[in-house]
Amino acid sequence: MALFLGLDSSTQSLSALVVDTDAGRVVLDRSLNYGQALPEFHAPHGFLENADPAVKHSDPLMWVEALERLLADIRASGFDLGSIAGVSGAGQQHGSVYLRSPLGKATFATDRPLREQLRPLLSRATSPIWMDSSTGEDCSAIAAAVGGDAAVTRISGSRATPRFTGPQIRKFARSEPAAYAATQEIHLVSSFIAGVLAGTSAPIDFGDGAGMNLLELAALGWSEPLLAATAPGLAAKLRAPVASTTRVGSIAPYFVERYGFRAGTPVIAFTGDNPSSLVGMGAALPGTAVVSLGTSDTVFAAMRQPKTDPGGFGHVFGNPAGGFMCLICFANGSLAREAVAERTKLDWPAFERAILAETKPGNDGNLMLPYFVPEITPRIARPEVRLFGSPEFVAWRAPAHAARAIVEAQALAMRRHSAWIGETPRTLLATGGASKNRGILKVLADVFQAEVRTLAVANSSALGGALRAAQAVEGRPFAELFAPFCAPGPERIAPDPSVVPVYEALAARYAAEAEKLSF
Ligand code: ADP
Ligand code: XUL
Repeated sequence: MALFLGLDSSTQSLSALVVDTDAGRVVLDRSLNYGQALPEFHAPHGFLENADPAVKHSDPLMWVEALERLLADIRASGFDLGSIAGVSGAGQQHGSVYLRSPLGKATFATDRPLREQLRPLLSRATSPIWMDSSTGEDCSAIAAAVGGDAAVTRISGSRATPRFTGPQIRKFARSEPAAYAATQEIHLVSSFIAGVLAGTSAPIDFGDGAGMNLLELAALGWSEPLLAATAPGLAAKLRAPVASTTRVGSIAPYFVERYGFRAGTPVIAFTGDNPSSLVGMGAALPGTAVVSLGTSDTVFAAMRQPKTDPGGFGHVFGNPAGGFMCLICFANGSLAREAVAERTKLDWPAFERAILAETKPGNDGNLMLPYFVPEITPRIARPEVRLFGSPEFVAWRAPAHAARAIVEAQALAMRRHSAWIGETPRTLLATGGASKNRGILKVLADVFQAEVRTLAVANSSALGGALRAAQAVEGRPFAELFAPFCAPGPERIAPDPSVVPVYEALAARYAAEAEKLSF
């Protein structure tokens, strides 16, 4: 029996998944929702309230406490963590953690919770996360310093992007210079959690590192001009980035003592949640596009050649299986669907029925611009929801049409902003919390004119972590691991070709209206 643990420290929850690679089975799949399980952190959706809608921070100690609670739950359920042969995982991308002394220098007493022992190490009490859009000024300054947006894109694979770590570091350095100067180590969520587990200063991997506007893709090292444009002395605060297959250390004695891990259990570099999902969906080889419907909605695929988005929205990240991947991210994903569901008093089954049985493609001309929070793609700074169509719909008195409207708008945005990838997918693999919803999957199939399929395991990012640990420790090729764990389920959601003209017309209307709001 060879068991590997994958963790996913995500926006709203932490997941743990264990695979048995000999049996080809998932033997444990458990999650802990921060809002529900850790109300004392005042983050019902994983981030802290802020008067400024552009500022989105989380308490990094909440992620650590979640790790302890989930491991305690797993142990209490009778699962023997001593049987785990390797650990890897993922974190929400771009978020950053600031430490006044390196994690590698800390030793943790086993009689006190980690959150208490880590608190004095933080040089910044909260972590900006991917939903933060407060660094416009820093993006402009970074771009200006290196020769414009095209130059930043050429080096790092993305234009200077507000949620990316470099602009976030720049904002911290200029607004809190003393705290920045006191910072010795900066981590991504992924390298922070890996470092806590291994009791070491875990390096950032190429997959997640590419989401910082700091990594030079061609050289796979930190870019001198971008470091210089970002903040003084930054190179000394970052460890050299590594391949995602790197063993960063062994599980720390704290976790051996408290949770029963076997001493010496390898910890493999963590990566971003999307790169990890690419592996967990079995899509690490080019040819398959993935739509991930989590807190954010993302569209991503492995890339034959690194290629950048001329529109300036898409990104190039490292593919943990080697090479690169492209990704487009939409901030108004699940939380926007939830806002509509709440406002129309539809629960998820009713929301699904509304789309599948009570409305039809094109939504009788009713269209919604669903920007409940500032949007990343297209860039919309001031959140705004606009409804166009019948008086009933515009007055929010047509619940079924509202459900279809938000999903059609989201699918049309995904299609429009992923066209630059250049390969029209014939199959879309769907994952994330909302991929359970057949209504959403059907709209995606019709809008993209592609067959939509899902995998048996919905937690693709945690699964990717477990498979990456297995690959690194056992040396099994990914292709061999994908066969038992990542085969799509039997269900095929087929597109209806007769709706093509309907969506061509709606796509044009959506683009024209979205254009008026974006900048
Ligand atoms: P993350 O990994 O970003 O924390 P998940 O992938 O776990 O997020 O997805 C969580 C989201 O899934 C919730 O915010 C919820 O809105 C959504 N969700 C769960 N079940 C359904 C459903 N049946 N239909 C639509 N959305 C759903
Ligand atoms: C990707 C992005 C989000 C986060 C949270 O660029 O910002 O998808 O990784 O899931």
